[in-house]
Amino acid sequence: MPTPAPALTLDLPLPCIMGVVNVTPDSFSDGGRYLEPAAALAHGLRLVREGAALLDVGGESTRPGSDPVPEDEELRRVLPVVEALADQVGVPVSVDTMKAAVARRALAAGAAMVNDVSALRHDPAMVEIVAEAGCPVCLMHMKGEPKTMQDDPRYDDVVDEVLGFLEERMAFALAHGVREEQILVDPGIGFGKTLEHNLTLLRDLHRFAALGRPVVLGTSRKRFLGAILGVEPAERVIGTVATTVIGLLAGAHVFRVHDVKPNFEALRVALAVREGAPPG
Ligand code: HH2
Repeated sequence: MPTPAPALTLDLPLPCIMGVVNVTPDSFSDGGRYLEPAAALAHGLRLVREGAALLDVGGESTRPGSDPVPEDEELRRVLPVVEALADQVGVPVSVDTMKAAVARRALAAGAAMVNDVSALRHDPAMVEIVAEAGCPVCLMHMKGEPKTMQDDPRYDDVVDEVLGFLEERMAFALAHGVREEQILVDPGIGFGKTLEHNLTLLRDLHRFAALGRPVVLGTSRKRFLGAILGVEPAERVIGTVATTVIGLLAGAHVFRVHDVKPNFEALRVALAVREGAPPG
């Protein structure tokens, strides 16, 4: 029997793949490759051909140790790419930003969703932008700031703490006029977490279903996979695919990945096992 996903204010097939389009010079695994708008557009089109049902466009790296990007620079990177993709790809485009002005301009340029890794904490104006737009917003857990988040992060119980944080952020959003059907949640793999914290979150991912909202999982090519496998980011694709299957079976809904084709194929197979083969 198909498992129904929580309703969203955007017509998204859940579970689905969110393809990453990083318009940055310094992202940890693909920095500089898609900095030119034409390259980013071609990349986004390719990810959709490969099975992405959603694209996530970001102009600021949040890798451990990264510095913030000024607003005008982030806008310069992101806007032309959001506009071109929204016009041409035929799937919704999400903007990965912590800045309200970037979200506002990206929504006006055709973005349909906001992915805020600060969960509406970084910019006090963000919650209003999202509430007014009525668009989906991904609330992600991060301990600290990207610059210092990997400096000895500690938790009493990482799952309880991340769940409690997401509950609090959901309550904050609802209190400011965001509707429940707009909200997605994300445990924030790699954001202020040790290898053991990341593994515990993946092992207990099923507990996030209790929040009643679609769960986003971002493991793609991340450092914890490198710690297990001893390989560089570009070689962490198979490790990422393993986490996609684990995530699907634990009830996650949106898989944010750089390598769409292998993750989409793994997702389809895992889905067929979980729910039976699709007709035809
Ligand atoms: N991870 C990254 C960026 N945005 N958003 C959500 N919701 N969940 C994630 O896990 C997540 C995210 C980091 O990956 P990437 O964009 O490839 O790297 P960088 O921050 O260096 O650009």
